[in-house]
Amino acid sequence: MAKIMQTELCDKLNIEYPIIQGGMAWVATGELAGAVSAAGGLGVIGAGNAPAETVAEEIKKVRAITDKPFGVNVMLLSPYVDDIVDLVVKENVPVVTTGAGNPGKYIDNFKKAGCDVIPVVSSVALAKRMARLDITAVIAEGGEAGGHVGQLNTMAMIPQIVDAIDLPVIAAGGIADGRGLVAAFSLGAQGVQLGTRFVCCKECTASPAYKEAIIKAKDRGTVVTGRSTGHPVRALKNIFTRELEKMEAAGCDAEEIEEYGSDKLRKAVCEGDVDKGSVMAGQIAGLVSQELTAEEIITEITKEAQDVLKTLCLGLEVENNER
Ligand code: TUI
Repeated sequence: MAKIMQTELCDKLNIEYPIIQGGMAWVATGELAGAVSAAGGLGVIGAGNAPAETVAEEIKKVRAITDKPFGVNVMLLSPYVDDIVDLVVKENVPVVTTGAGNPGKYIDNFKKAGCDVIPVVSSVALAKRMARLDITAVIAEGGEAGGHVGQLNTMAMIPQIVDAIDLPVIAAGGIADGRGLVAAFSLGAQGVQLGTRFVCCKECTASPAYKEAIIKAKDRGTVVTGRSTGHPVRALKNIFTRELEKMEAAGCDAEEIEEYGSDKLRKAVCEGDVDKGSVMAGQIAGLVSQELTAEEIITEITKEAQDVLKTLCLGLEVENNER
C-alpha cells in the first residue's frame, strides 16, 4: 500500500485505509460495518433511533465477522441516546462517531472506556467547539451529503476547518471514489467518510429497491427538504419529497411536517418503498453505478486514488523538465 494512504488518522484508529463508512440509520447494520472493517476501512453501525438491545445485536454481528476496529454512530437526537452511550461504553466499542448534536456531556464516559470519539460537524464554529473536547478527529460533512445536512459545502468547508483546529479532519459529503479521496487530501483532510457509495455495497442489508434508486439517480436527483423545520434532510426526489415541499410551501407548521416525515426512512430502507419513503442519499448518487462488495469498493477507491496521484506527479515532472 502506498504510504500516502496511511495517514496519522489510520495509525490512531489502527485501520489500513483512511476510509470511514457513514453510520447511516437503518442502513448501517452489523453486516455492512463488519464487511467494511474486515476490508481495512472503518465500518460504523448506525444507531439512529434504535433501542440499545437492537444496537447490541449489531455489535455482536460485527464481532462475528471481524476482530478489526469498528465504530458506532450515536445519533444525538435519539430518544435512546443515554442507553446507547451506556452500551457503547459497556461493550468497549473502539470508535464512536456522533451526529446531529454536541456529544460534550458524554465524552468522559466514552474516554473511560477508551473510545476514540469523532463528532460530525458542519461548520468551523462547531469544529472549534468540539476541538475543546477530548476527541480524536472530526468528520466535516458538507451539504452534498445525504440525510441531515448543514449549510456549507465540502469544498469550501474542509480547508477552513483544517486551518481552524489542530486535529485530523475527515471529509464527508460528495465523495464516492478515488478522485474524491485525493481531492479531500488536497484540501488537508486525512481521510474520507462515504455514505451513499456504501449503501450500494453487496453486504449492505438495505432493500434492493433503495440500492436501485441510488444506482438510477442522476446528478440532480436529490433535494433538501425540511429547512423550515430546522432539520434539513437530503434525499432522492420522489412522491414523499414532493409532498414535503408542498407542505412547506403551504406554510404547514414544523410539528406537522416532522410527523409526516416520521418512520419514512425505515419504510424506504426496510420495506423498499422508494416512492413514499425517504430515500436519503447524497448528491454523489449520480456517480454510483453498480453494487460491489466492501472489499471491491475500498480496493477500487485506493487504486484510483493512487493512479490520480501518479498522473498528477507525472504532470509536475513534465512541467519541471520543460522549464
Ligand atoms: O446526522 C447526520 N445525518 C443524519 S442523522 C439522520 S436521522 C434524522 N432524521 C431526521 C431528522 C434528524 C435526524 C439522518 N441523517 N449527519 C451528521 C451531522 N451532524 N450533520 C450535521 C450535524 C450536526 C448538526 C448540529 C452536528 C452537530 C450539531 O450541533 C448543534 C449544536 O450546536 O449542538
